[in-house]
Amino acid sequence: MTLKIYGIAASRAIRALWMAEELGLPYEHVPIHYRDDPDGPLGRNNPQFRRANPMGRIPAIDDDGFTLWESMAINLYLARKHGQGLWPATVEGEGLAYQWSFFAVTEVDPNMVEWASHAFVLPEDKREPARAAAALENLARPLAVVEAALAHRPYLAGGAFTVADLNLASAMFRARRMDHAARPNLARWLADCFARPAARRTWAMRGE
Ligand SMILES: N[C@@H](CCC(=O)N[C@@H](CS)C(=O)NCC(=O)O)C(=O)O
Repeated sequence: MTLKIYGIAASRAIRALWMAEELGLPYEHVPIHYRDDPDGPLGRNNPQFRRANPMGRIPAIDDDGFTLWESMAINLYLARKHGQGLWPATVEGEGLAYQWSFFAVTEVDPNMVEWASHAFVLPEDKREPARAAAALENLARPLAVVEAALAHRPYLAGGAFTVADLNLASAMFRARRMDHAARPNLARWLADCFARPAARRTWAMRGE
């Protein structure tokens, strides 16, 4: 049985899809929607999907009967299982992969979503510029930390692109629309991550 990845590409499921593309894994994409009719065949009440994620959120995977949810955990698992350079070569590198993955979901993700929603995602009449500004201010510290971390190495866990980069970059894809004049290392790293053929293939799934 192939790996099943649940979740439309225009959601956090893009993170797991990118990982599968990087690893060259055969997979079945089940485009469960998080908003459309929950009781439709691809709605979040789909019984197979609910077995994979009792939380009913996307992404989730079913890897030959083993189910897993939470995007960062899914990617750490897939990188650890299939390796191919995306799993760090040292225990210290593994520690960095955990660090940047937790940082992505705690320090970056909520503010990035808030900023993007109120800067350009929501219809204009629903945007609140003050909320976009506050989120941007909250992002200043974490983004400065990423900038400093990349000052003397090309990628977060050292010389090569790993799951640490994929997980953080996938939570920062909207940061490509920010002004990074004061963050040249971050800008270079973000551009490198998204120039990867697997990233291009994956983002093409959502028309970006
Ligand atoms: N921490 C979770 C968040 C997952 C999440 O919130 N997914 C959204 C779509 S991007 C969702 O399923 N929302 C529907 C809901 O909250 O019921 C992860 O990183 O996997």
